[in-house]
Amino acid sequence: MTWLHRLVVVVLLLGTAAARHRPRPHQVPLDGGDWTLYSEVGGVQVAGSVPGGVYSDLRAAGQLPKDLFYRFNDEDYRWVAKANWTYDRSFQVPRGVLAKDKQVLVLHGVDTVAEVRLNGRVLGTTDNMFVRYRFDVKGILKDAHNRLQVRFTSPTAEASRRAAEQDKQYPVPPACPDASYHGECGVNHLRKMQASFSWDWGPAFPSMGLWKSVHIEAYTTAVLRNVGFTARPAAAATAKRWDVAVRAYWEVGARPGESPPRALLSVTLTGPDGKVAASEDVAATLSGDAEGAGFTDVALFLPKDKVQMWWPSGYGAQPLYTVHVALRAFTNWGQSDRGDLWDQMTVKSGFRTVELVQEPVDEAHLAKGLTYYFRVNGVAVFAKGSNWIPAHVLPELGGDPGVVGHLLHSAKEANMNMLRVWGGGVYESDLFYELADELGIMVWQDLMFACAMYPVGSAFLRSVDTEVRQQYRRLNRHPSVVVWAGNNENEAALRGDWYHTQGPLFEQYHRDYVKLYVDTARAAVRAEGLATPFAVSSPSNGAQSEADGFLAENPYSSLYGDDHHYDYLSDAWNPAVFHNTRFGSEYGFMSWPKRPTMMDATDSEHADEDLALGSTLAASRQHHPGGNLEIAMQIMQHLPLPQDFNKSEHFDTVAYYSQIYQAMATKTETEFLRRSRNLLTPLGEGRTMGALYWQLNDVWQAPSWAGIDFSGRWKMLHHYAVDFLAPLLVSPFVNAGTLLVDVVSDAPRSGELLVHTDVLAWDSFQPRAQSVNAVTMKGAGSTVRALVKPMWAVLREAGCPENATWGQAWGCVILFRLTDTNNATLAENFLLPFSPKETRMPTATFQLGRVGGPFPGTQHQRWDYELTLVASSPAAFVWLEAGPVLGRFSRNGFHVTGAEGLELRFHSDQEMPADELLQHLTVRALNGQGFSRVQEGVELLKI
Ligand code: BMA
Repeated sequence: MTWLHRLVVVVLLLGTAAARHRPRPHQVPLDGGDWTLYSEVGGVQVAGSVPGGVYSDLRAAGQLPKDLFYRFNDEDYRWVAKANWTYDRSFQVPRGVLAKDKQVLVLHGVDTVAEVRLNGRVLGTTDNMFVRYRFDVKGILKDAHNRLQVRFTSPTAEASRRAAEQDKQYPVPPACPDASYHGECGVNHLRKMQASFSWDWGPAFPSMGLWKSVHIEAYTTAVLRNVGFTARPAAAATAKRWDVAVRAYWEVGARPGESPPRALLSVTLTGPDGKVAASEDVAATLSGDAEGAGFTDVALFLPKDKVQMWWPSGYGAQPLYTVHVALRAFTNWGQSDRGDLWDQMTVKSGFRTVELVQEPVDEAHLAKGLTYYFRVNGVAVFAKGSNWIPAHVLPELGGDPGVVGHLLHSAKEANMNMLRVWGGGVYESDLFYELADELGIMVWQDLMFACAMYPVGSAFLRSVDTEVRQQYRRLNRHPSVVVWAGNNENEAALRGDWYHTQGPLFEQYHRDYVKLYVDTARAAVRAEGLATPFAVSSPSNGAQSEADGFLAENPYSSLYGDDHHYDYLSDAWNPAVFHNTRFGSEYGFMSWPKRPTMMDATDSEHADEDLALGSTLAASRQHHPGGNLEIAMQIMQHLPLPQDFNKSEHFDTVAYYSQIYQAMATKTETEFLRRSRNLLTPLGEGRTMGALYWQLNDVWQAPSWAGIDFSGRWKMLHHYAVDFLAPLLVSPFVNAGTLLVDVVSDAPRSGELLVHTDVLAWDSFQPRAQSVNAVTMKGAGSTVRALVKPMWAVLREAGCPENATWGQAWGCVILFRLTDTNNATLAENFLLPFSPKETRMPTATFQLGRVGGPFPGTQHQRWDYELTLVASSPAAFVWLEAGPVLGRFSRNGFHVTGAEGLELRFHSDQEMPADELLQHLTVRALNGQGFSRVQEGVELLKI
């Protein structure tokens, strides 16, 4: 760089810092409430909004009189989806717009099948809600009295029409979801959120609407569309620098026949410390494709020792860099007079490397399979977390900052470092990925295909190609996005004949599968950039599936790839029932939300009728075939389910027990997976490096696998996840009558640690036996066995019953505490030698003292309240609730095992006097008794 050039960069930087937050000058927004929504049939006409959708607007206008999720409204409001709807508005454009060469209508998200008209002229049609549509409106746009109409076709009608059309060649199943879904048919024929026609955890609200922004773009030469960012350490081992490619995606307005414009692209990279880390100017000729779109790469180089690396949560910090791109007219290269600023964008990104490592677990025996794990910045990372479903069944509400923020912060607070954005939802909002970057939560990004075969007509494939490229360009700069995956369970479905695809058409379906996910989706990702791993399906055998023509003999193989594992019949508190896998990307158990959340689905008039496992509402909320029976059967394995559990007086008990079962089962399976990270059996099983349970969140108040319910309340599972996903885990388990205790460390930890084992009977806080075992940790990723002892010996030494006590002697619980050599607690755990239903426990009485607050929040919620809980004797699965107040306790579902008061916090966004909170607090415990809504056997005293 010449000194002059350097000066130019400084001047430019000063300018861009000030300009960063200015609105993009070429956009005329058409968002807001100035729209009208009407249906051709029935004459309904209401105010419409953008971003928005028909259900939201009809509800806001009172046409849908009660909440969408009130009782049976999912079915009662289905008429909405059967009609065609039009969004209509008039607008004027500011002076100057019509003088621009390029005038484009941009619709960032159209859900889904629609015709777009401006001033009576059909601009075109849409049929993919994941695609941004642009229509040239030059010559149609006027300065005043413009009328924009977007006419939506009923998605259910269109899905049926397309399915029938496809059937003329061959069917592309499933024709319809299971009857228990109360859903709609044929969603696989539409590029629409697949769960909007119902799922086994969600209602059908087949939405329509402009779910993202709409605007006119008017410019003369060119605009920026996206900014990509790829950073790699320079290939040569000796090179001490990072190579960065900032990819500026632009669109040009030049008319055919005109020579492409010359531009100056100026890129500035600002470090987390606010100082400029690198900058570069590049002159480019913007010759785009047929649509006028193209990109320019701007290369930057950073010295290695200056780069601050982005790490997954638990492995290091998440420093983010600011990337600013300015697009200007090219005038005099190297001169101080810069051309006109056409456009500029500012985004954030980070430095990290990621590999999906698939190497032989045993070089000498290749048949033992391949590893399947993520290596980030050269470090093997155990992926811990859950699966993300949309935050709302209506796509326009799924990006709500409060909800997305609560869920992602909750994930982080439960020690998660990865979320899988599951393929039946949507590509999430920018905010979702920005937060994931900030919090260090890695994202496994499915493409939006789930549990179905899909058509492969040329128009469909073209649309998928556009969808994948647009989404990749929008999202791939996020350091959190570590893998793209083609689909959810479609390899397993095809191989497992879920949709009756065996028979003469099997090869056709197989060819279609490869055409869609490999030749189209993966090819699109690869054409865009190679930096991020791509998995064709989940579950799959990874490289081995590929070698098997992308259709493994057994996509659930324990020796390859990832695994989805569901088993509702076995005793999931016993780790012996679980399968080994390289990477558990789905497993889980259902539970019911508690009453405060379920009350949002009913009202006090109907609560008794509705809140019962045997009610019509419970049947209509339970979409998983046989799900309520499975929940009851699982509870029965370990907990004293009342005989007439279907009745309303037992709803609270069933919900509470179901959450205990779910928390314990998921804890047992996750700890099993974590203990297996260094396991390698003679068959080659083990080397597990992922535990993502199904599912993080919910879309309505219903029984599901979620750990956080639709109101945002943490179920017992999410509280348990804090411990079972913690970087250091002390994990006891019983195998064939032997107690084994492992210490698992994700975090770098070397040296001596102590495992303290206390055996307690439920009648006294005084331990009956205590022992300490030392272990030596060997750095990050180590698993060390701390104890191996016959269970009978452990129990006999403590004078505990060696068999189920069934109401005879008091049963025992074994407590484990991991400390450093200074007795600082690092992790805790427990083991129940027998099922609680077989264990005699005295009834504990609780006292609650010193409710204080509100104080400034110590978690992501704004306020904290302090409280002390004291129990008269040990208490199992103690559950605190704050009634209608939204928030969560610092711990919940725990056992009280000490006489000293337990200091707890309640984290909430609601501010109120502590006394008012106290009015709402309830506590219950298992304690060998069934409990009713009035909490038999538990006293809540104010002291
Ligand atoms: C898997 C998921 C989801 C489903 C879940 C629970 O099949 O991919 O499709 O909701 O299990 O059944």
